[in-house]
Amino acid sequence: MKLYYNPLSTYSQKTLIAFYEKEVAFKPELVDLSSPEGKAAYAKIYPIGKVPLFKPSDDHMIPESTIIIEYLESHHASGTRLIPDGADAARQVRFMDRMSDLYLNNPAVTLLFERLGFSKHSEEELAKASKYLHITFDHFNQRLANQDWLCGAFSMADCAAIPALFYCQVVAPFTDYPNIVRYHERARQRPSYAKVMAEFVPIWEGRLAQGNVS
Ligand SMILES: N[C@@H](CCC(=O)N[C@@H](CS)C(=O)NCC(=O)O)C(=O)O
Repeated sequence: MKLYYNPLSTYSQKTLIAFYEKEVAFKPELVDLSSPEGKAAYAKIYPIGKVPLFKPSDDHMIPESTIIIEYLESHHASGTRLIPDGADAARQVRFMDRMSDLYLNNPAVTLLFERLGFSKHSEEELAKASKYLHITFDHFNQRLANQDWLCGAFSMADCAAIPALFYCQVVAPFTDYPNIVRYHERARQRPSYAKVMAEFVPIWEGRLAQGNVS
């Protein structure tokens, strides 16, 4: 069972948290997204070129972080249950997963890539990214007032939200949202995310020092 991923990629981190929570073993396949050669080699495996990609066997490919987690949940009873039983509870988790990807992770990456000079965005695009982030922060802060995790128990929604918050600290600090500050601290104490951080933070800090973070 191979997982193609890049340690700095938020969507990769989302699935790594899920693998560790579910206690599912995998063979890590590091994808080099920083060089044309690395990208070209990976395009032969997955032409869309995005990570993560999961291959439970040689003839079975599962792309997309959410779909990988759905697969883990339906094929492995071990570890943390990431999508609850019950249609309403499961739909709530899926909604918060979508919200985290679309209105937290994606706008955070837009601002990060702009800051790092990887891509150029119009003022309108930057304003829209910032607007989505603050709407999401408001919503998260309210949800987290009376519960530790976005949907009560730890779930796929938290796998999706936590990695983006790391980069938000750089481009859209959430210090005015005390419940998110506490949530992020709680996440850092969680063994699954602590393991993810142990791999990517030294790489991130090294790249920052060299001025190369792709
Ligand atoms: N919707 C995808 C998004 C995956 C994605 O955007 N991955 C980024 C890294 S976080 C990537 O592979 N970027 C490389 C590229 O676009 O060439 C998912 O949930 O897996």
